[in-house]
Amino acid sequence: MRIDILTVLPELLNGPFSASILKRAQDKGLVEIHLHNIRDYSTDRHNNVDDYQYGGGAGMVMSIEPIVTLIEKLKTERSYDEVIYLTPDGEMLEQKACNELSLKNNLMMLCGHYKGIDERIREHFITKEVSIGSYVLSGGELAAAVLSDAIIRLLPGVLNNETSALTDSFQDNLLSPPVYTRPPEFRGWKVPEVLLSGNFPKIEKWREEQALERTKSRRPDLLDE
Ligand code: 6GU
Repeated sequence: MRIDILTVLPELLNGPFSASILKRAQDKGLVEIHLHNIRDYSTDRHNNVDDYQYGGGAGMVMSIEPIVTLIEKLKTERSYDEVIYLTPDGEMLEQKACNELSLKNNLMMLCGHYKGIDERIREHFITKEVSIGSYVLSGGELAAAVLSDAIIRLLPGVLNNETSALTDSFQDNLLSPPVYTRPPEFRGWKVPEVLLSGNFPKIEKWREEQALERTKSRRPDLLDE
């Protein structure tokens, strides 16, 4: 898989991709991440990438020209399965969309800033709009990092058996059961007896019950789906 991220703040994205699982996935050649600075495509003499909005009002809008120049340049180099715009008014991100996107080859992600991007970019180039929750971030960069992480961990070979994505919360519309590790007792707080029993069918049953209980109390909406 290849992910191209279009941003005015590439430095904000270096961190999340240079450690742990996302770094290992790149080192193993399972994903290529390419960060592009939209400012490099500005033709303005001050290298501006935003402008006042027509009709007046507070807040700048990201200009159409540098973004379209960059998108079109990338599209001449390869075809993209999706051109995703990260925006608070996009479709709320859920596991199902991450699963689907993990099957693609080439993804483009455009990070919004200020009041957003010129609407004509959305009309003519964007194929999918994604929000990561009902709150406002300063820009789409952190959302692009979240979306990329959720996708990349699903690529075959990224996770090992111990961290398999198949047992993640949400993959079966259930939250994960509680987990424990050594010691069996800390300050008198004990690990549930069943987990120390060695009786694996019984442990499995306990985990299923706990997962269901947790989902009922915290995310009953998942059980309706
Ligand atoms: Cl994708 N972008 C911004 N700026 N804020 C958000 C978001 C995205 N998702 C939730 N809040």
